[in-house]
Amino acid sequence: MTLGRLIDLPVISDPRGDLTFVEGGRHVSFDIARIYYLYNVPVDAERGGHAHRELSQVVFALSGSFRLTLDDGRERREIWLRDPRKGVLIESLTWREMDAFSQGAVVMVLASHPYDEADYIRDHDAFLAAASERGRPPASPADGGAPT
Ligand code: T46
Repeated sequence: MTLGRLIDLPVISDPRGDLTFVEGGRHVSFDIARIYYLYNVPVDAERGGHAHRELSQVVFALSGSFRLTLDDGRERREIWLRDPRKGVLIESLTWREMDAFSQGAVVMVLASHPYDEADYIRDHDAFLAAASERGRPPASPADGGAPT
């Protein structure tokens, strides 16, 4: 898994301006179940600060810019988003933080599932435990674990 894989969207440009589109299952790997956007964000706001158990998302800066910091429990990566044609895939069990918003920044998020508060992990230690649990190979019968 690549932490924060970049997604390049097509652009169709003509004298009237640029048009970019995104199709679920084609440009993003999942069917899009929800779209939400952040706007009127104060430049000193800090958003995120959580991970998701199952949800995958792709995040775009439709306007302006912001910093996205990702952490999968092993690696940490900072990505600046400022191009509406470039999104970042945030897979499940990835801690995310967003800050350094420019004035008037608009963030669009494509999500694989409807909103579900039970899917959030808002405690960093609980996130590290869940990420380490997922990374662990399944117990084999020789180790006394359940047969697979
Ligand atoms: C994420 C980052 C990038 C809803 O009722 N429905 C929704 O679809 C969403 C996204 C949020 N909410 C409620 C839950 C909270 O009461 O809106 C409130 C603010 O949400 P939150 O504090 O989670 O917002 P952010 O910007 O910190 O995080 C959001 C997403 O929740 C999260 O999944 O990855 O944007």
